[in-house]
Amino acid sequence: MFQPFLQHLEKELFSRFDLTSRPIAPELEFQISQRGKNPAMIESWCYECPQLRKIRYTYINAGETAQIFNSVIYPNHQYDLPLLGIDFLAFGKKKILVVLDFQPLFRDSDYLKKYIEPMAPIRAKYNELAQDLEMRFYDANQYFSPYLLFARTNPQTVIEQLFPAYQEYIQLYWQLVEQAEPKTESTELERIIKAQKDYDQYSAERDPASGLFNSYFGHEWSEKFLHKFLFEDAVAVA
Ligand code: BLA
Repeated sequence: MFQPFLQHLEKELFSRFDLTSRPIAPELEFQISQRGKNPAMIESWCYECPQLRKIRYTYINAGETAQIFNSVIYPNHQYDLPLLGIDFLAFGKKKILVVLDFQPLFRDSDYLKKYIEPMAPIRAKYNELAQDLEMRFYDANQYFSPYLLFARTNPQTVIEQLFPAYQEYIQLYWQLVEQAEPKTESTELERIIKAQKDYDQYSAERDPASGLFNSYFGHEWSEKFLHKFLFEDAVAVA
């Protein structure tokens, strides 16, 4: 269901940036579970380049049962840019949830004007993908923008609307990366480092996927995946 989205991201990344692999522990990079009705495979990729310090994406393929594409792009600490967040989930054809956003690190009006307001014209074209759904795990006012795509949808809309929307959002994100001016002052860098770290902490503590990871791959693997790959800057608490 979401393979073309992964391929598009990969093609874009490789054509625009000088990527270096960030190694992933082999047992986290690829795993297969025979626990469910259908075998579930999870595969992850991770890169860096001078502008982007961590580019990670994960695909879960459990056939008809689940198809999930999840990605976060963390800019280099010199850039206060939002993170690019992607979470597309399909549990069969009937339950499809898609979330796509530039996840703001700060919420002051200058920041929002610079990095979030540019999303508005794209967002306006895709009303069907911006539903006012309630968030059960996260706080919509933290690390989410007013122009996020967030929808329960169907396979046809994924192809006809989500794919073009996704291409436009990504295009705009590259534009913001290209235009970004690196901060040099250590207080500014520290502020960005802390904000990215807080994002990992917040996300690790709330990750709605841990139940799913546990059920497919067991508790130990899930904890390791969460803390050593997805949100490695979060501090583990017992
Ligand atoms: C929801 N994301 C979910 C859910 C799951 C995942 C299982 C719950 C779906 C449901 O309601 O049944 C899955 N999250 C994952 C997976 C990973 C993960 C597989 O981190 C890692 C591989 N989530 C993100 C990112 C965004 C995001 C980057 O990881 C930002 C675009 C958003 N996911 C997001 C939101 C919801 C969600 C907003 C709804 C949560 C809520 O209701 O509070």
